[in-house]
Parts: sequence; C-alpha cells; structure tokens
Amino acid sequence: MDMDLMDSGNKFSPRQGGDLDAALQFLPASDSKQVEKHRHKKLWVGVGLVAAAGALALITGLLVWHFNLRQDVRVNKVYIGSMEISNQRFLPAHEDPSSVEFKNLATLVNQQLKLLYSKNSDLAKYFSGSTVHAFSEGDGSGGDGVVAYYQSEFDIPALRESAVDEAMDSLEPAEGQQGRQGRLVLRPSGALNVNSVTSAALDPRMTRSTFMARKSFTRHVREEGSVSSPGFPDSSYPPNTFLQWRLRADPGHRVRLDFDTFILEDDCSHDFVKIYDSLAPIEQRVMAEKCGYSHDPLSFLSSGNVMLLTLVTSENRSFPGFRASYSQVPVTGRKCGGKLSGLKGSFSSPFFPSNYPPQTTCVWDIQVPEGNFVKVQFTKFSLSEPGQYSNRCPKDYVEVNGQRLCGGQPDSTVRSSRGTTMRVKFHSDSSYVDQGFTAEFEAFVPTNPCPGRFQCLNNLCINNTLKCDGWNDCGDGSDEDKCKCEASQMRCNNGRCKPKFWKCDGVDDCGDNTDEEDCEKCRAGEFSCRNGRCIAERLKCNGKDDCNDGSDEAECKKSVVLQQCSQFTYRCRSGRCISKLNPECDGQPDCEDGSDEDGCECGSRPYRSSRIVGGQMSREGEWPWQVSLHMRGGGHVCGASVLSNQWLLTAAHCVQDDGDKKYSQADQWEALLGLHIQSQTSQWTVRKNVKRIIAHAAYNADTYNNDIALMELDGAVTLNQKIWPICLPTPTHAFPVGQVAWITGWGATREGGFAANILQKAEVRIINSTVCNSLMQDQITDKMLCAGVLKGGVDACQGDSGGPLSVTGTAGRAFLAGVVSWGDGCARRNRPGVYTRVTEYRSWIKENSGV
Ligand code: 4AZ
Repeated sequence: MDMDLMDSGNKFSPRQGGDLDAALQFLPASDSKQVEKHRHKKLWVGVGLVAAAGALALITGLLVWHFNLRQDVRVNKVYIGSMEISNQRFLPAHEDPSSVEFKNLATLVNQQLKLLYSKNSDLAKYFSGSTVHAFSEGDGSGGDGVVAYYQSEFDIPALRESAVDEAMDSLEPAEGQQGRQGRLVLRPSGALNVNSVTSAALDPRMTRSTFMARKSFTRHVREEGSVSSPGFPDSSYPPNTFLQWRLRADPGHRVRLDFDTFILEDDCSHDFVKIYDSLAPIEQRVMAEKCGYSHDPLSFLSSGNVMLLTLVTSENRSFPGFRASYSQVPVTGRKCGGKLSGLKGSFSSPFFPSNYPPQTTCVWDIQVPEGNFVKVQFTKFSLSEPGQYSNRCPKDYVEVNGQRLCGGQPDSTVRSSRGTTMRVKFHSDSSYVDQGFTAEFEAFVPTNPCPGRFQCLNNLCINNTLKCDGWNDCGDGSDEDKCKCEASQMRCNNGRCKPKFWKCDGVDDCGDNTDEEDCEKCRAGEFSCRNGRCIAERLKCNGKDDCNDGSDEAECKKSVVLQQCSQFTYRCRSGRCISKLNPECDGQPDCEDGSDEDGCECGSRPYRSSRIVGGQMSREGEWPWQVSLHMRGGGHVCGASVLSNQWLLTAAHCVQDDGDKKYSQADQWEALLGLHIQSQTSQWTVRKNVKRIIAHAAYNADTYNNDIALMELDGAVTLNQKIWPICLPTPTHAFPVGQVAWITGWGATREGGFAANILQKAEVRIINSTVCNSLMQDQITDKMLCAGVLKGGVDACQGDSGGPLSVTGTAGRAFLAGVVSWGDGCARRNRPGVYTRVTEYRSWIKENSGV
C-alpha cells in the first residue's frame, strides 16, 4: 500500500484582495428630519410618533448591527473540482505528487483556475488558493487527455456565499459547449485546452474541524486486493477520521469494488462511506452514500478507470466497519444492449445484480416472430436515487416503447407491445447508482396471451393452480377475484376467498376489510381492550391507562408510563412499564431510561425479502442468523439461530441421543454459520465446534413441550453481513394472529423428500392457538406457537427443526418468534407447523447464556 498525505500537490495562493465587499447594500439609518417635521402636532400624536420612530430606529439599528456583524463573518469554503484537459498526455509520473511532471502540470492547472475565476468578480475577489490533488487519464479515445482533480478555497463574506455558489455553478456550461464557445479554452495562458470543468462545494461533513486523522491512500486495482476500515476485523474503526482511497485501474478498464462486510453506525450524519465516480469527492459524481448495516448488495463499478472511496467517522460510538475487494474489468468486455430475437429470452442492466455503473446507456431491440406481440416482465427493478421522486424520470431510467420507468417497481412489473418489436433503453446519469433490473421477454399471440395459464389483469401469466388460492400472485390481486369459495373459506365483498381462520385476526386479508368487520365484542363507539374490557373510544390515546392493560395507549404517538405492569405491557429496565406495543428495538426510545433500545444490534437483514408462494430459494445473506448444525461426518441435521457471537438457539429434540447417535454431546456437532449452499461452503462460512449444549430440563420427548436448547460455540465468531444475531422478543412481545412470519432451512422440500441444498424460505402466518389446538388434537400447549398456511403447501419439514420462525418488527428488525419443533407431516392441509414459543423462554435464555 502506498499512502500520500491529503495536502500533497501544488498549493497555489493568489495575491489576497482583502477588501470588504463595497457592493454590499445595507439598510439606511432612520431619518431624523422626518421626525422633526411633526413636532407641532398634538402632544399625543407626537408622543406616539416619537415612540414609533424610536422603535423603528431601534429595529433599523439592530438590523444594521446584525448585517455589519454578518459582514465580518467570513466563511472558508472548499470546492472540489475536476478539469478535463485535452492537449496533455497522462504520464505515469503524474500519479506521484512529488514528481517534477506532477508539479509542472499542477502549476498550469492552478494558473488556469485563477484565470477561470478572474472572469467573475466574486470568484476573483474571494479566491484564496487551489491545490491539485491528483491526475488521471482522460476519457478521450486513444487514451489521450488528462483529468486534473483539485480543490479551490474561497474566503467569502457570509452574505456572498450563495453568490459564490452560483458563480461556481455557472462554470459548468452544458457539456460539449465549452470548446466551441471558447469560454473555457483560455488561450492567454496558452498551455491547456480545457474541455470541461465540474466543481461543487465539498460535503460539509468532510470539513469537520474535529478530525484527528485525514489520510489518502492510492491503490492500483490491476492486482486484485482489498481495502478495509482501520482495525477491521479485530477492532472498531477509530472516531473523528476522514479517510479516502483513490482507486485506479488501467486505461480502458473500470474499477470494481465489492463490499463483503459493511457495519457502520446507522446515522449517516455521524459515520458514512461515500463512493465517487471520480478521484476527488465531487458531489456531481457521488455513486452512493452508505451507513448502518448494509441492506443492499454492495458492489460498484466506475464509468471510467478511477473511483474514490471515502470513510468519515465522528466522535460517537464506533462500529466494526467494512471490507471491500477491488479489481478491474475491461470496459469493452461486456457490451450492453443489442438485438434480441426468438420466442423468449432475458436481459439485465449492466453487471446486475451489482450496481450498474454511472453514465451508461444500453438499448435492446427485441424482435419476435410474425403474428406475435412482445411482453417484458421485470423480475427485479430498482433504479432509485435519493431525493428523486419525479415520475418523469429525469435521472436514471428504463424506457419501454418510449415510456420511462424509474425508482422501485414491484416485482413482476409487465409491459407489452402491440407489434412484433419492442425497444428497451436503459440509461444511468453521472451520479447515484442502484442495482438496476433483470427482465424476461416473451412472444405472445395477441388472441391467447397466456396459453394454458391464467392471465392477470396486468398481463402477467401465472399457473392456474395459483388462482383463488388466497394469495395475491398477480401483484394486482386479479387472480383472487371472482373465486368460488370452499367450505373452509369465507367470501369477501370483493369476491375473494380467504381462509375462515383469517377472520377477525386484525389483518385486512380481503383487501376491502370485509374479514375484519363485525369482529368487535364491544358496542359501537367503544374500544375493545386486549384484556377483553370495553371502554369508550374517546378514552383511547388520552394518556391514561383506561383498559388497565395499557392497550388503549399501545398504538399512540407517545407511550405512557403505566401505574401497573401486566402480561401485555413492556417492562423497562427501571422496572416501570410502558403502554406501547412491542417497543423494543423499534428505533424509538420509549422507556424513560431508553432501555427498550439497548442491545439492538440484532435482526437487521442485508436484503429485503420478496413475496413468495410456497417455499423458494433465499438470497445469500438474507437470513444471517440461520445456522446449519452438522453431525460430525454426517452432514446437516438441524437448524439453529444466532443469538450472539457465541450462542445459538435450537430445538431440544435435535440434541437427544438416538441409539448410538450421541446428539446430546457437544463434541459430536459442528455449527456452520454464514452458510448458503450446503454443498458449497464459501469464504463466508464459519465452521465452529460446540463447547456446550444446554437442553431445557423440562423438555418432554412425548409431547415436545419445552422443545428448546442452547448451544455455546467454542470461541466467538466475528459478526458480519452474513452472520448476524436475530432479536429475542421480551416475554410481553405480541405476535398477533395473522401476522406474517418466515420459516427458513435446508430441510426436506416435501414430506418424505430430500433435504434442500440451497437455503429455502417460506412465508407463513401466525395461527390462533385455539384454532390450532382443535386442528392438532389438543396437543398445543401455551409454550407452543402455531404458524403455517392452512390451505397446505407451505410449511417447515424434517431437517428444518431448531431453525428460526422470524417475524419482522415495525422498524424492520427480525424477532425470533419460534423455533421449528414439530408437526403432523409437512405442509398438509389444516395441519400447521408447531413452534416453540420463544417469548416463554426469555428469562431461561438469559439465565443460561447471559444473552
Ligand atoms: C421434523 O421432523 C419436522 N411440519 C419439523 C417440522 C415439521 C414437521 C416435521 C412441521 O423435523
């Protein structure tokens, strides 16, 4: 690694103008003559006028004082810029700020900048100096041209700050005009042909005076390697630091940067990483700003052969940081767009699922056989940019037959043509990138668009079996319209059929709320408390606990500190109880002592999950708390969940001896964390021995009551993007009936079937315990929780045992609602899966593991 100081390069300071701005206009002082004129009038009028004039004088004086003071207030403002120079050749020595070649070219650039600023009176007056930090190859064909990266400083009276901003902005005429108009081809200095100048004020968070360290590093990405935050992975990154890594690829190549771990403080005003499509932090070239725990696949590609990675940290708490590997890819290696023909095919944005590079345009011309029309279905679409909500899509977009799409589009967004051709254009501008899209095209006969399948209103085709199954498979709900309901289903007013068990579960399953009507036991105008009481509706959210269980104050703006605790209320560390439902780790401190937000480094997921019907493959890292428990030499046996860097939670029935198979012995087990594919451990997979197993002492092998066990790992694992704990719910955490939950595991994909190779996920719902008990022959205890899809087809199965039943809370964090325990077969109709109810074991877990 080579390292250069931030302040390297040639510093240039013009002669200081020094004078205050004569052009400043101040409010005039009060006019004393005017007061005199009215002296002869009646006394009261005079008194009134004198008072008014006095007040005016006072206000005016204050304003004058204020503005005079403001005039003295000066701001030192730093602008970061790049300059494209066409008549210079990039030399290897230009990478070394101490070389003569660097210094000579930097001097020319500084002269050029001074000349440029001299054309504007504000810039000329307040310019205090510029420093060239780096050079890179120009974009010109044949590798000619140089780009200079510099910073210019201005010492500006506070009142002229915006004028200077504007003047700096106007240094950027529309692309391509500069040369022709001769505005920036500043002949007098003779030396440089400037094609364009881009500059912007430096991100103010990068100018903090509290930085204890400011460092720059340069890396050539021709040789693959990695960069990481200081101390990674052994210690947290240091506070008050500004670091930047200049990444350079060979000419004609892109820089590729892949983060494998990314854990920063989740307030970007404190700590953040910013990536630029440039060698300097020019705001118009920001590709991404990230903080917190990454929720997206973090993989970036530059448009040219340079990239800048910056890390800013504040004095606040420190976090593990990041590690990213870099490499280079030839620009010509992967051409985007082109002609697509045939009956079906697929295409994606460049480098999908990595983020697409900035400044890229691709055009696909799709042609299908005569007599057909074209349909394009976007299976994934994400072209979002901070602050951009316009549906005119002025920045990054996909254009289908002339119509633009941008932002986030639902999975399975479909567009079709009325002819044999379709043109799809992808465009990214020079700032902010996203994951892009992946799409499938298909030819269809206009008279029969979905042969053998159901056609949704939005033109999507789905399997006939998915029609009227209670799930919205089309995305627009049209597969659930006009259905004939079965005996076990209720009919919604909109014609949809839903399982009767979903009636009055607090979730609008029908979409028109019919399943939630006529549910109240209380009269009209009354609120029904969770403890069964009825109170007047107006008492809800009045700051008083009228229900006596806090439930009338549970979903209000402000949580109430209650007089009494109950089975429905959250107990703060202080011992006092609050009314809010599930307040823990929801991002808002609700307890007076803030204890509801303590220990919340859990349950965040690197990926958002998508809608599913039945089980489907999960994405790598989607369930970072999922563990595979292997028997030594015998492969996967059970699942488990990560609770901390040293503790796992599983099912007690997984750790019971079975003949000569000694499942109860810790040394027989191996825990695989960060695993995605069973047959293919990756760099993420951590294999750990088990030090200790603590099965619940009251586990009953006949009834499966208390089916829970802790496993202590033989040493701590490093938590990262692929290995992360799930949040444990407090005893009063509510998982209401009807709530969506996710099951995950490598268990059998059907009853009696084979175990899965790739980690599977499936969406289920929490099922009412009374209903479950009647369906399961009275075998459900209050230590168990039922979840599933009563219609059948979705469930946990053999090999999933011990694994998590994950529920996403209000702030997006996952909570461990259950541990996969048992069932009557797998995925049978009206036979839900049975899980160990984790809320019942919170103190047992604490007592035995300390977690
Ligand atoms: C098992 O054998 C198993 N359908 C786990 C869960 C379920 C059934 C069987 C739930 O590990």
